[in-house]
Amino acid sequence: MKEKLQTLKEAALSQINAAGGLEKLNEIRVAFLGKKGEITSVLKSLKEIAPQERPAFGQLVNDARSMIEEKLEEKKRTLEKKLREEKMKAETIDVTLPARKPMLGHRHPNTIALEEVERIFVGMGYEVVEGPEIEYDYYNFEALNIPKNHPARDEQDTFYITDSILLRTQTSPVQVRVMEQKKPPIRIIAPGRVFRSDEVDATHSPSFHQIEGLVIDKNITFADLKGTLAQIAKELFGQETKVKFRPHHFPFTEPSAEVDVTCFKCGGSGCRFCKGSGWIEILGCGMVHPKVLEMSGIDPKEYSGFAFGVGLERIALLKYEIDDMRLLYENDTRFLKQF
Ligand code: 2NM
Repeated sequence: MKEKLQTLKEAALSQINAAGGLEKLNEIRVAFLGKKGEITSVLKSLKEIAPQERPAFGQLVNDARSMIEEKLEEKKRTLEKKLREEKMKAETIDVTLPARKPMLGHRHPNTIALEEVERIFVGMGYEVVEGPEIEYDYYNFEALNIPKNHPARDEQDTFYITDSILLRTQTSPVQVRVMEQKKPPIRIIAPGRVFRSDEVDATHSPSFHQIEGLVIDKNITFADLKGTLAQIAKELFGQETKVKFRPHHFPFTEPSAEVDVTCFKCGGSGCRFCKGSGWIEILGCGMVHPKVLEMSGIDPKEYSGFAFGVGLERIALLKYEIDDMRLLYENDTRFLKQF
């Protein structure tokens, strides 16, 4: 019996020593100390021993048991430490790796173009003013000499909210509000979002942006308008740029004109960009109609003025040679970050 116990003890110790993992260690514990384990069964066979030797032998078995338990615990700690170290090693952070850069936002081509136009006008003494996108019919049409039956009022072109409230179709109502409130001299530009009931295509959108300008003072003439716009065109498209005024009609200006600039791609000789003409249409303008001045409380006998309107998207598309307006509204960062 004693020899058997000794053999079991040695077997247990050598198995514990050789164990490579916690699972194996548990198997060993069950095999020797479990309910049906080897040591337990030795204890069960105590009755085969002479009664006077039982206490001493029982003590031996218990000692063996404690010793195996102790060794199991010791080995468990060693294995756990080893596992921890391996895990730490696998998880080391390489602090010399470059950091992941956060995605940065980017100014939109519209914003870049707008800020450039604003910079040029502010440099010429203009003030930048804004106004509501939801307007009264009065400011959007009536005060601009657009009568009730004018085609521009067609519900197919204008988003009406009620009979008398609508989404502005131009930023001129902002200028009417300024004319009502301020005595000339007035020198302002009014940039902002406008709305027209158009289908989306490469050159149209139901919501786009306009920049309108207005100058009112004593003795303002068409020559002032021409000089101003010629200067703006040079600053925006290059010093060689020339302008051409073609007669046109707007209800709110008289006379009115459309303005072309020489193609900045070919310099005027004609290319694919200007469709062979050498000219690119850029804005509408004119001398503010006396009726418009009068309705806003400015005496047309004392004052005169010029006004103009230009599409912001049109400028952005031209400046950055973008061939489809829809690209400006999709906010695809791969597109936006090019400008
Ligand atoms: C344009 C063309 C011509 C314009 C007129 C006015 C106002 F309020 F003074 F009457 N603001 N903007 C105007 C004139 C706008 O856009 C193509």
